[in-house]
Amino acid sequence: MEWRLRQRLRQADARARLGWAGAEEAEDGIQKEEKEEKAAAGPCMGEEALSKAPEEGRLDFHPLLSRWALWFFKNDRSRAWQSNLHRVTKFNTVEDFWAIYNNIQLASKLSSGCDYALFKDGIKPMWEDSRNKRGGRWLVSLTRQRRHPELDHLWLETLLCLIGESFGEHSREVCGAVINIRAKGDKIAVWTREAENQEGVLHIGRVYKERLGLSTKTIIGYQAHADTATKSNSLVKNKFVV
Ligand code: MGP
Repeated sequence: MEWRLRQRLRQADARARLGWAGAEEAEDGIQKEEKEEKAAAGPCMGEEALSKAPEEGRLDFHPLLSRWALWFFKNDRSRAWQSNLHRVTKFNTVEDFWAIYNNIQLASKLSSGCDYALFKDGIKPMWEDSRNKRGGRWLVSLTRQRRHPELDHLWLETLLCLIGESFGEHSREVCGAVINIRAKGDKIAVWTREAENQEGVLHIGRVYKERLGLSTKTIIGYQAHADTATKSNSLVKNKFVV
């Protein structure tokens, strides 16, 4: 199991540190190291055994209620938006979350145009996914001055809200969260699955705002993906505010 975690961490680390342009070369090196480690691990560490490892032999690890996938987006204008989006790794324990978080770049260190996204396993961080397409997002827009150190703190708190399923029974409405690093101002958003679920959306928004420690004067808005995807300018109407 340790081998598998190290493998994932190396991939996440290489991808986040080098950016996706250099990640393929980095992965050649990673694959070579993996082969050597597998050989050293002996015949009982076959692929089948490894694929079962997270559920077996990790009784000391603390399971999360959901399995999560971390995604990375690096803007390459010569490619379609979806081609720039890559899944880095998946995890379903507290320990694996921290191991990954501590080994990837802080969001504030990413270059402009990059995103991280954390989504429930099986949901892609895009409007088109069947679990997102009727949904929307609670959007926290940050001014550039807040990039450091508030940005990393707010993103970590967002991640903890997700993996800790902090929204009670409405946590099942949560699909994931995205951080956009942008020169014009960074954004953090929690995506939920059903924009018409007023009770669930408002509950999530209230708890989220409180967890981020935003003052009552700060207003955050919820926007339906359908409106964001069809907007003609950067102003998208808020369906709800808290
Ligand atoms: P963005 O990355 O969410 O925000 O969307 P940014 O860069 O701050 O730009 P702005 O438009 O919000 O000011 C940038 C662009 O990426 C969108 O206009 C779409 O072209 C594309 N895009 C973003 N998302 C989240 C999606 C998506 O889910 N699906 C598709 N097909 N394109 C998307």
